[in-house]
Amino acid sequence: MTHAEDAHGSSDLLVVANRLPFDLDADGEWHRSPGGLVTALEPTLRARGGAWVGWPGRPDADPEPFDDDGLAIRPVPISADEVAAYYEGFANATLWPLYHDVVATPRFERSWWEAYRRVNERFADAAAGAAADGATVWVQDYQLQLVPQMLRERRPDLRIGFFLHIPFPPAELFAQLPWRRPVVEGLLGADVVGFQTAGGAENFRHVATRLTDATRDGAGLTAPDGRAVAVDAHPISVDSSHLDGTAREPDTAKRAEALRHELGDPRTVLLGVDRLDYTKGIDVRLQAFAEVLGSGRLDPAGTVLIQVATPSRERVEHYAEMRDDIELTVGRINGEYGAVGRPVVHYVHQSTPRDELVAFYRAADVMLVTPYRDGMNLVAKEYVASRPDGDGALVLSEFTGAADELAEGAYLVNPHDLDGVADAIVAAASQDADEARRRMGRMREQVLEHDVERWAAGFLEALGVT
Ligand code: ADQ
Repeated sequence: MTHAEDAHGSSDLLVVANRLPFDLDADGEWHRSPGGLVTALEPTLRARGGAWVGWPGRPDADPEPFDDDGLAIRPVPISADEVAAYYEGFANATLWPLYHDVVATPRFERSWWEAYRRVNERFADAAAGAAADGATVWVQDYQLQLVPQMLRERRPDLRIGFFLHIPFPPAELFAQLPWRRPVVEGLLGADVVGFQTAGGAENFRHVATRLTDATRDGAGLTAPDGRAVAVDAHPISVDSSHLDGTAREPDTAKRAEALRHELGDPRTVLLGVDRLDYTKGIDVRLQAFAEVLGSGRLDPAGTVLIQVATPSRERVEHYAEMRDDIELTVGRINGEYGAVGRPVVHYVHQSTPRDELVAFYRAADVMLVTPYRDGMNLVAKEYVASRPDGDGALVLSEFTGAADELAEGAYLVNPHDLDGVADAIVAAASQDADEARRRMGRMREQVLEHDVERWAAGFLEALGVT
């Protein structure tokens, strides 16, 4: 092989993520799976003849690569045992709780770590094989923290970026990880390491200089091998103008009105939308809601809470247990404050189509976002983008990345402080129209200007892609 394109791949821009933007079904058919990341990156990738390297979502499947209208799809196979150890184990039962303030206790299993390393090697091999000479590779999230260094070893010619979608924890927590050093070394293989918040970026700089020979260099780091590593906050966002447009459509307004009517035309509609995850604080908002009804500060006859919870990680311990707890609490609140045919909590354990979700956002007077810890929380931003009339209220945990940007307009709460959450719910539900417009106006300015396209462009610019 003499030509560089023979030795290497042909893609100049690659995204490496745990999941592909397509899912493979049991019959071997591909289905598009449009997430926020896909929407944000697809146009740029297609325009540049880019590639997406990721798992097809089906254990043991090993499908052929294919090209989809200018986008090369490069599947990475993962066996059923590896899904259990790498994904459900190390990613979601070790790293996820550890990086979210140990809200649940992380499990440290050596065999999970081995699988994590092995699967990360496979992603690095696939990316190395698909990237053209001097290409740019953008690695996503906590499942793939070792890939930047593994890729650099294979392909020193590449520009490598890494973005962490979840929080990077303080040193005191990160230090619990038995494999803390190889994880930091893995990340230091990148030229640009991005975090959701300035706090996450600072935690990483601190940890990197403590655990390795990396040194500080202004806002960035000098890696032990002498390379410059840019370390910055790149807060992710949503497709704001698209959401705003959908929310403005007459059909959406009609659907929102119909929804309120189906709920019995209550005075106040509160809404929660989450993946069913123990970090999201669904329990605290239900308890706070029960208290404000119990104390009579909100009238159960005129108040309804809709909680939409997408099924998530049902095979990981903690998740099934938490689902039972939440469903029990919903039943208890309805038993106490509802009436026949008129529950006060409407709980939906289903994924909701996008347009319907926007109608929910439009129908809700108060949005409840109360995670114990969250990298960003896109739901908060989606709600703001879906309020074209400039009204509505957002109750927002101060432990979300979104709180850094929405502090001036949201009702900020500490989710560990039940009284505080209850007070904020009452304040948000009783705000007058001027206050609503003032607060929502500020948040909309922020979210409409800083959308997901700007996020992607900003990160790629830091990587040198213009
Ligand atoms: P998540 O933990 O999944 O993301 P979040 O940011 O809220 O959390 O994104 C969830 C997405 O799923 C939103 O777009 C939301 O609309 C959608 N969704 C939730 N429930 C749904 C339902 N019932 N039906 C349909 N859609 C639903 C991780 C990090 C976050 C970070 C994002 C992006 O944990 O902190 O903001 O990545 O970086």
